[in-house]
Amino acid sequence: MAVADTEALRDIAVLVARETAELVLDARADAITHVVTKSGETDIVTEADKAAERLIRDRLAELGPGQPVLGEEGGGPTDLRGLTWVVDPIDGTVNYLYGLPWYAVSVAAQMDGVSVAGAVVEPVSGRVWTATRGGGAWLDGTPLRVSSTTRLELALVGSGFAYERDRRRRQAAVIGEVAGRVRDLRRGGAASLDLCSVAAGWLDGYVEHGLHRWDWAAGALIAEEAGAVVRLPGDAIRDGLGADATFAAAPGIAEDLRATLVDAGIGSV
Ligand code: LIP
Repeated sequence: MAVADTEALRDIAVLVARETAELVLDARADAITHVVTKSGETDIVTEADKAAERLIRDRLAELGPGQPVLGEEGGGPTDLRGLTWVVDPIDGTVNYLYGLPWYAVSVAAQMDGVSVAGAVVEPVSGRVWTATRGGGAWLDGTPLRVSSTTRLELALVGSGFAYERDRRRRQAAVIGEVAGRVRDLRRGGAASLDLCSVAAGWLDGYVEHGLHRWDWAAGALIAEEAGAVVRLPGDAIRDGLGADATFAAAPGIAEDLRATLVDAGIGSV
């Protein structure tokens, strides 16, 4: 896809994500008074999630008529041939519910299931994370580069856990094992921002299982364009990380982190 096309898609993603971020921030006081559960009591959705995705879909229909949208609340196509918008109206919904500021609006454009442009916008801080395939990754106009860490024992590693309790226990056990072999762990609660953190060198590595496409679609491109080694659900299995793993790491520690995770049993969580 031509650079000009990916930049045009990025600009749409930024415009829509920014407008949605304003709605999300303004809506919070009312939105959290009526929370609905999805897969379980801890897997929640608010009225703001639904309103935000409606706004995203309405604006994309205006800016890109006829282009399909796959979103967390409204679903979408399973056939990802051609151009598809992949959106998470509020990534980090539990953080949003609790008033923790670490949540984002994520909008990505994919061609044949591969991200080519994306934007992650933080409603509270206003930070805008962007990338185009082959065009680099940016935070508020500043180019992003992963950390230069080369020693796993000095690496700060992010992760996240499933809503389902038994799986969460297994995931925590593996990450707990890894904790003794790295600097420390962080669990931010928003995959898109965990991936952006790797891009910015705020984390040296990140791994999580069970994410949906909309969780990683923009953030993984941002991490990759910032120089991270990235493995996505489907291709992570070849590296022993597990079929539905999302992994991103600075090149200096990526292989050591992968091997350490596999050795700790990450492939079976
Ligand atoms: C969240 C992810 C996070 C994961 C949470 C949840 P949501 O997405 O961003 O990394 O650990 O369980 O899936 O549901 O807030 O859009």
